[in-house]
Amino acid sequence: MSEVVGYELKGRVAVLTIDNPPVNALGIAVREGLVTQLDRAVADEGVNAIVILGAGRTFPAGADIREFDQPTREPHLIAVVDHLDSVEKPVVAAIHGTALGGGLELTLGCHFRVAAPGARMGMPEVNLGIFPGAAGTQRLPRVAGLDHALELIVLGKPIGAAKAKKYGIVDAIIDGDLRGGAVAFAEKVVADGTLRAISSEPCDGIGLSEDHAATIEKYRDLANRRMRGQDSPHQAMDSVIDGLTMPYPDAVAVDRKRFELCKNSVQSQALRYAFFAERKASKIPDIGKDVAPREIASAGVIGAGTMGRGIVISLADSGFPVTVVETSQESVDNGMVEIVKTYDEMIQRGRIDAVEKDKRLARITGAVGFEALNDVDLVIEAAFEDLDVKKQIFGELDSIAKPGAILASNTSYMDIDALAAATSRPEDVIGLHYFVPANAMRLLEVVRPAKASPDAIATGMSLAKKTGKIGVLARVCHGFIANRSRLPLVREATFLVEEGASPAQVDAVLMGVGMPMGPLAVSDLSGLDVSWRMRQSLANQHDPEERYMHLADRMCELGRFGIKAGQGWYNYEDGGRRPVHDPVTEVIAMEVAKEHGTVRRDISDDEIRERCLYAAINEGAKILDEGIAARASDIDVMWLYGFGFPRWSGGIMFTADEIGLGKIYQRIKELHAEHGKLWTPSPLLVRLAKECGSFTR
Ligand code: 3H9
Repeated sequence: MSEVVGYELKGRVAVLTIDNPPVNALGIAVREGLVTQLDRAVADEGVNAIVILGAGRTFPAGADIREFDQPTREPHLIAVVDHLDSVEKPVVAAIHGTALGGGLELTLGCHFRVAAPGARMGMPEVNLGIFPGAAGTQRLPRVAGLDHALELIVLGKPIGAAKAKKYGIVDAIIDGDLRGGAVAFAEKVVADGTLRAISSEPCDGIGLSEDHAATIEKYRDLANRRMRGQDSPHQAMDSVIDGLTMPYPDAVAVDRKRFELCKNSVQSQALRYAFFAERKASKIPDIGKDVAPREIASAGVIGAGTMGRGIVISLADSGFPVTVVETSQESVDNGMVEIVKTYDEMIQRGRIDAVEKDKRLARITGAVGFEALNDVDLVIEAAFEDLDVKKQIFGELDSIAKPGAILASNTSYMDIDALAAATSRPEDVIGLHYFVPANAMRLLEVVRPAKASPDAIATGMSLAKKTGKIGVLARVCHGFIANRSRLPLVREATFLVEEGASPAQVDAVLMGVGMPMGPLAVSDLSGLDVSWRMRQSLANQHDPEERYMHLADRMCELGRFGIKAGQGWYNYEDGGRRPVHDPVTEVIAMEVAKEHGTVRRDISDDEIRERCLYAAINEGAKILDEGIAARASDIDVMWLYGFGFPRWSGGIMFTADEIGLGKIYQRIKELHAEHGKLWTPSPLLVRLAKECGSFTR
């Protein structure tokens, strides 16, 4: 008897319980167990109905993704699903937690579905670069109608039980005891003689009407906009179309071949890698589960500028009472006005209602002076990027904050060890680097100064989770992981403009690799003066052997700060935000090139792609080698969540492995010879290239 699928009789109903923690994934043992126990129930004359449910916290959350890298073993999930609907006795799926992907497909093989009120159902396979491969593309449209089915299959977002009931996916919602309720439901089905609903029928397809074609067009358009460059939503739709036009067994046969192709595609491998990478990021090699995070019941934020306000909103949105401190009442008031504006925008977009706005605002208090922070558990400093200012703030906080409070800096590149040294409690000091806008961006770079205690770091990681963010840990160095690895890409982008490329060409090439915006348009958006100030603050550390970003400086000297100035790399007419080609940029680039002896020439798209990506990859390798990042996948998670690098590419380190480290090293050697010291190859890259190794595998 199978251990992972339990068998129990409740009167004349056989209850099959899937018990495969943590999420009851439908791995080989579960599939075998289901078939065994199903056959047992079929053969048992004392049984007249069957209930299938999940033990623990959820109904199966899908196929076991880890098995996708191994040869598939029989019985395939689709065989289990087909077997289910051929059973003559009524089978009821009882759903709690999350019935996702193969989990939901399993329920579609059942004749009835009941759910707990809090259950969620969905087909998130597209997010893994595949599509529902156990006939979900055929069965869900038959159960829920084409539009609703495509909503789940193409957009990949789960829905709640109430909506699932409305869509016809769920027959009944059961309050209270789900197991008892499902057994009672099954008994009633038997007593009433309710016909079993078989979701593979009608067998000869349901037809592709004009309405259907229009619905498919709508979802093709949505997929193109929301998942630009990603194949799986389109593969899913092709599969759904087959299901509409072919008899079920034929459509399923085509489906299987398409599924295998999709599963073996680089996009799917990258997306599966990203799935596990983001979960791995929360695990710190030397900080075990036994290190408990400190309790955070209240927080304070220093600074009500753009960054500070975003952090305040992020904390208040997640239920934390938060005090925001400024140097004058006027600054506090201005900050509060902007916070209210953000909430009003959320109402306009339908994300919250007025009651929710009031609840969140009630959690926020404005104050002048650090004394207001004497009783909070966490202080996040979001002041101007000036090391002396920040050191002074940390010194003052040291004398005001209560013992055990976490003192965090939101700096995006500064030496947090120096801030920790400005206090008498360096073990409590960490970095919490948010990304703009802090209330919306999902990445939180948690920075670990040398003396930070393990529980202070655990608190930072736990805060990320509690505020709906992906926390990734970095050690201290200039720019930590995220900004340090991105800077070389921006640097090369500006050098390429100096050498003859147009900003539009550079940006188009990088959008061609899937980035949502080109790096120069992003600089215009965030303000060229931000990195200019940083370069100025580091002027005394500049290595004269390294090429310098003269053109970027010149743009700032001319007041071309980007969108806010109406001009930067591009021109922005009449206060607009749409980048327009500006011939003046070329004139400036020619002048700077002449002054510094840069030869201008035609630059190929290939050169742009290689220089921008390889510069970032080389820096990523150095970050990994120096132990600033614990693993290559942590760098990738930063790029996916911090810079919108396409998830289907896996990130820069995964991309590097796909290209081949030998090839990248060869090209970097050439670029080193041509452009000098900034292209010094990372020792780790050199070693791995020689060993035919990789960063991520
Ligand atoms: C599919 O079904 C294909 C079929 O159509 C066709 C087949 C032929 N497999 O996220 P968490 C692990 S494709 C293996 O931290 P939460 C996860 O790695 C699948 N492992 O918990 C983690 O492990 P660890 C379609 C899985 O509460 C642990 O479980 N389904 C799987 O925040 C806890 O996960 C999906 O895409 C899996 N399917 O969220 C759903 N799922 O502890 C994917 C999770 O070692 N899963 N693990 O780090 C999820 O979205 C979330 O895990 C879930 C729980 C919402 C369920």
